[in-house]
Amino acid sequence: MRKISDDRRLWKIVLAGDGAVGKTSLRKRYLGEGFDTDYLSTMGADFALYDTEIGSTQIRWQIWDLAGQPVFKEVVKAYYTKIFGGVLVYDVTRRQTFENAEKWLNDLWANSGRETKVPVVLLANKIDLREEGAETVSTEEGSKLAAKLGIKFIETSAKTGEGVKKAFAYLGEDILSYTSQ
Ligand code: G3D
Ligand code: MG
Repeated sequence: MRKISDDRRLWKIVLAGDGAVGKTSLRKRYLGEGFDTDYLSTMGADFALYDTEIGSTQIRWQIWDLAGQPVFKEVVKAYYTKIFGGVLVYDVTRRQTFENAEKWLNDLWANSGRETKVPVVLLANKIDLREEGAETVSTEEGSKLAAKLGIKFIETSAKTGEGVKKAFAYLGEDILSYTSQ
């Protein structure tokens, strides 16, 4: 019998964005129970493996997650190198995290070791906490930034689960076209 894993594509992706925006929570929400995490404690990063389908393509996500702010350039390089894509997150309740998003994206692209820009999806997280007000980042601001950066945009809540599956599906679709170019 043919083993399905023989055909699976392994896609390394990274979570990017300021501390406490919800990167780890989003990953856990998407993966649910029963995923494997390999801790690379010396690096301050770990990754989780998760098998799914994008359309009819069998893939295995290798989702990298940083424990904190990387101190060494080498860590940043190892984290980003040979990725197929990224999930870029900001917290709608903290404007500064939105303002830092572009810097995270540029770091990601610059360190990916790819000749062209890998697919990235921009996530406006914690929408369950959104209140009207100047401090809160609006939907329009988020989608404008995504359009400017040339990436997809989706609003999410790791708490309620809203948008989370869709975010990874969007990324998967973009990676599928990226890898078949
Ligand atoms: P990080 O991995 O980007 O650093 P975490 O962020 O996933 O550790 O999340 C930081 C805090 O924000 C956590 O709270 C987490 O529960 C909360 N959080 C993450 N996503 C959401 C969300 O969508 N809605 C709400 N309401 N909270 C969220 P604690 O209190 O555990 O530090
Ligand atoms: Mg985290």
